[in-house]
Amino acid sequence: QLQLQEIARLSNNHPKPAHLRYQYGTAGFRTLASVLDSVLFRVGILAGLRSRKLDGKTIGVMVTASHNPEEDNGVKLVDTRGEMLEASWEAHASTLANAATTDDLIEAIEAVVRSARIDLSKPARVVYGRDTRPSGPALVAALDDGLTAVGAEIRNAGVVTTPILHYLVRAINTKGTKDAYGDDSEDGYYDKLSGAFKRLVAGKQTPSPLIVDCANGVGADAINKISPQLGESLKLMPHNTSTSTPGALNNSCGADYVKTLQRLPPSLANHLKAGQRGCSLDGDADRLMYFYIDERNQFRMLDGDKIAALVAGFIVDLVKTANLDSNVKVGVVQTAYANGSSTKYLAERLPVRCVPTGVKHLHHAAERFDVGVYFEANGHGTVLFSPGTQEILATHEPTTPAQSTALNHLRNLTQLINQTVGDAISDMLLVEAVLAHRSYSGLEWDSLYVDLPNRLVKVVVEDRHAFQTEDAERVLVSPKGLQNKIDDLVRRHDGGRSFVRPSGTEDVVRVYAEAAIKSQADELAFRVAGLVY
Ligand code: NG1
Ligand code: ZN
Repeated sequence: QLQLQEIARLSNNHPKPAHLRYQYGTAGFRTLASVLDSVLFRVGILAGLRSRKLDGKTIGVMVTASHNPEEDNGVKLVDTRGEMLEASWEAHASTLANAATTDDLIEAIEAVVRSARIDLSKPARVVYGRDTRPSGPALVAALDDGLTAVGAEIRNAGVVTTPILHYLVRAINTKGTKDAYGDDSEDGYYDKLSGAFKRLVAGKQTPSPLIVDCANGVGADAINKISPQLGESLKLMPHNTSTSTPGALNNSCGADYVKTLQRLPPSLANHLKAGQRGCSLDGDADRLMYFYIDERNQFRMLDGDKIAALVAGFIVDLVKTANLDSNVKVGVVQTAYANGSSTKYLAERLPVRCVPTGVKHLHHAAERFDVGVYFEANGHGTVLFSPGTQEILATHEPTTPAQSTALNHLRNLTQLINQTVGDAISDMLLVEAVLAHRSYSGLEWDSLYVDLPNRLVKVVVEDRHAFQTEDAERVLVSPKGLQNKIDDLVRRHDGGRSFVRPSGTEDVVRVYAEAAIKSQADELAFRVAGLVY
């Protein structure tokens, strides 16, 4: 049973700021760290309830604000298989977070227990982790209070990347079953990934060292821990590893900086030589951007779309070589932000689906394929192998040595790839493995297709909710008439494409445009922005 008095007593230590409204969005709760104390306490309570609802299976809580500035923080729940919180519970999260007083909170908790039909006699188990933000310890203390109040059994995973927390949840809940995901420890994660990587690249030529921009975040710890395990198979050269320097996190570095500004982090300027590859993680190491310096000393970016093209192409070839192409269908999932050239390249080779922005949409669409490759252009993505496909890979009997080799590569890929969520460390090893197999440098990978010049701008509007879309956000249905005007502008720009949608994470409307040449893409973006404003 719930100890309502205990909940009330602790809740009084974590009052909700009177005038704020919180919303559990695509990235969980995310805002200034200074106003998150009550939210963390209440998320602790909800995590306990969610675990009870699911028979005492372990639920995860990750405290991070990813690529956002250091003064922000956030929190999201991880469901029992390591995936994002089931959508129907997002509303419960918002309800608890917005209860004005302790009495209202108690009422809201009782309402959730009733409506979700939670059996309170079940145990509650929660594992949590946080990134390196200075606000983390205090917020975790508030979370701990919530978990204690709800009577949960607590496991503190410490400072970890977001994907490691997802890994731990899945590993804990599958322990001792036939679906065991790996040892339920941080070391278990590093062992699993590095082992699979070394098997995949065995016998391949050792690549040149890889520069890794760690965004001065938790990814630095992960890179330092996995490096020795990779040994000679891959040499990593970490940069931007100052996790305790105030203000350094995501500042002029990291995956979001690279993608948004299409520029090399200044701190890497003297380190990346012509021809050399580098990559940037974001603040919680779930996004990855690659880049290299070409022979004319130009910075070239290899984003999530390029990763999808590289990886999907490789998997399709392996499936064919293993003679499994009639039972294993590979597909790709993108959003409207995918570069038009990438969509064209991929669609000529395999099925491609476009879904609305937000990882949950991509993830769910990818689950529909036997092998579903999904990446957002910003570098968040992974590959999912359906249970049926994993069974086929495990039991298929190859009839030639070539089939056997391809099959083993596919099996190792299922181990290397973090299938719970996009994972910069896992994706980085995946890219490196494919580059080694293809004998590609950055230049050859980049040449798979040529990006269309593009421009993303944000527009502050009075009411972003006035902007409503359909067809995976590619068409505006409201305000009325606006889409026709956009279409007119698009027609007047060679190779033009543009769409407008309200952001799910910021109070802005985003305008995306691409065209055959850079000046046209810029012009189109600003003209469409002019219509929106
Ligand atoms: P919004 O703010 O809804 O555009 C942004 C990213 C998404 C996704 C979410 C969650 C762009 C254009 N949008 O969403 O891809 O990563 O944040 O973090 O990159
Ligand atoms: Zn992130």
